[in-house]
Formats: sequence, structure tokens, C-alpha cells
Amino acid sequence: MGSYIVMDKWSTEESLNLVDDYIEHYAAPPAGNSEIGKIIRYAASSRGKMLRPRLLILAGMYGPEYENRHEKLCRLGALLELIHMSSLIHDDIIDDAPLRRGKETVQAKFGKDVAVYTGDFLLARVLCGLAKEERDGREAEYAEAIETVCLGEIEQDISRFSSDMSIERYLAIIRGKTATLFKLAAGAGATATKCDKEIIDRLENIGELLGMLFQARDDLLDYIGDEKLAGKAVQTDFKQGIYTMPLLFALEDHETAEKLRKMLEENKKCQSNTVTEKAISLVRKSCGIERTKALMQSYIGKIREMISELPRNPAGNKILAIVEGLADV
Ligand code: GRG
Repeated sequence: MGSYIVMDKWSTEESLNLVDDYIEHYAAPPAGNSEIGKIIRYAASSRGKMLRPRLLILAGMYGPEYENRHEKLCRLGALLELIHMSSLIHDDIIDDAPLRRGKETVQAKFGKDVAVYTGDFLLARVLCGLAKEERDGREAEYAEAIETVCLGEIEQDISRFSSDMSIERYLAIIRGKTATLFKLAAGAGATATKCDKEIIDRLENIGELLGMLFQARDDLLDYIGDEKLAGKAVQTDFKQGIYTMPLLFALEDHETAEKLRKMLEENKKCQSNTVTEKAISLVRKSCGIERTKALMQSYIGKIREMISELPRNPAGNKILAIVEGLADV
């Protein structure tokens, strides 16, 4: 495996500022109708943690063409973040969510119909950006990733309220709906800077594990987190019939399983706050929280090991810093 000196020429923040500029460029509203412009600007202006473009750029640092391809990495990061934003806009419609990134959601502010079209508009801009500006033979991978995310969401939706959801099936769902974009981020960054195939594969695996870790954390925060810190509503999964890791582990705990199964039956018939509160409190007292944390630790261990097997590169510690940030729950 080749190893070469990597100049830390741009700080991650500098790169992400450029990603921001490209998001504005790709999502620029069409001239003419100021009302439409206002909606699109609102939708495209809220910023989250930018984890996916961050990972894309860090993966790109492993390639020999990093310096020449820095602008391209930032453009791809912007396009990937726009795919993510479009998925969040759609997700908030489905969940009837009032808040995202600490701000009113597009659906709460402008209505569900406008939100559907706005999410689609942003996705169309991504397709246009890929087709016109980034023609590098990888366009289909973006489309396939969107397809996989959608399949994960469809499977999750048709499994709502199912009391026989297995841990394996749930892991397959989150691999699709969440880990896919992280895997794409790492693969797109590493490919754009011409990493060797072996390095691309390893970075993709790291990306996928990071996505799994991220979703396990998100699931945990829904049970033990705080709305202010999360920037969105918490304690929503159970009532919506989305049975995630902490609950699935709690169902394997004989102390709580029987009571919890009765609550699942009640929840299927009628979604009340009372049964939701009882179920959340039971999950908190069960092994569900500790086992979810243990699963997260196992992902973290694997990611550490895989980073240590990559050529030495300042990006390695930066990826580890993201991982450590996610470990803190
Ligand atoms: C249009 C691509 C597309 C998909 C439509 C609705 C849907 C199908 C997909 C939703 C996928 C989804 C919301 C997965 C959950 C991933 C998740 C926990 C996202 C939150 O990501 P953060 O915390 O968000 O990185 P920020 O706000 O920081 O960017």
C-alpha cells in the first residue's frame, strides 16, 4: 500500500466553508419568483453537522491527487449534503416534525406539499450537478445510494408496529437508510483523489461503520436524549411504531420482555402518550441502553482498527475525532 506525505493545506473548517459556498451555488433558486426563492433559500440555508462532506474530504486526503482535487471534493461534498438535506426534508414530512437543526422544518413553515416539492427540487439540482459538472463515471453510484436509502425507509415504514422485528433485520434497515450515505461519502472522496482500490474499499467500510455508529447513537438519544441538544424532537420512535436498538435489546431481557410486549400490543392499537412514557421508562431501566452503548463501542473498536491499518495520514486522527464525538452519549 503506497504512503506519501500529505500536506494539511486546508483546515477542515476551510474546506467546509467551500462546501457551503457550493451548496449555495447548486441550490441557488431560479430567478424571477421571490416567494419560491424564499422557500428554497430557507430549505438550503440550515446547516447541520456536515458529517458526510467532512468524511468525504477526509477520505479524499488519502489519495495522491488530494491537492489538485480539493475543489472537486468540496463540490462533491456539497452535492452529497444536498442529497442528505433532501432526505431530511422528506423525513420531516413523514414524521410531521416541527423542528430540525433547531429550526422550524420546511414542512412546518411552508406546508407538506411545498416541502415535498422543495426536497425534490434539491434532489433534481444534485442530479443536474452530477450530470453537468462532475461527469466522472460515478454518477450511477449516487443514484444507487439514493435508491438504497429509499429502500431502507420503505422497509422501516412497512415494518412499523411489528413486534417481531429482529435485530438483524433492523441492522439491515439502518445500513440502508443511514450508513449508505456515509459509505458513499468515503468512497466518493477516496475515488476522486485516486486512492488505490484497496484503500477505497477500506475507507468505504469505515464509512459504513461510522454510519451504523451514528444511527445507533441517534436511536439511543431518542430514548435518553434532550430535545435542545438534539435540535429535534426526541422520544418519538416508539409512538411511531419504529422499534429501534434500545427497545429491541430490551425485548431480549426477560425482566422486561413480557411487560414490554404488552405495551407493543397496546401501541399498535392506539398510540397514547401514557403507553409511550411507560415503554420509554421500562427501556431505560432495562439492559437496552447499555447494550446499545456496547454495540456502539464495538463499532468504534472496529473503526479504530481499520484506521490503524490505513497508511499514516492526518485524516486518520480527524476521522477518529468524529468517532469520539459520536461516542459521547
Ligand atoms: C430523497 C434521498 C431521499 C430519500 C427519501 C425520507 C427518506 C427517503 C430518507 C430518510 C433517511 C433518514 C432521515 C435517515 C436517518 C438519518 C439521520 C439520523 C439523519 C440525521 O443526520 P444528521 O444528524 O443531521 O447528520 P444534520 O442535521 O447534522 O445534518
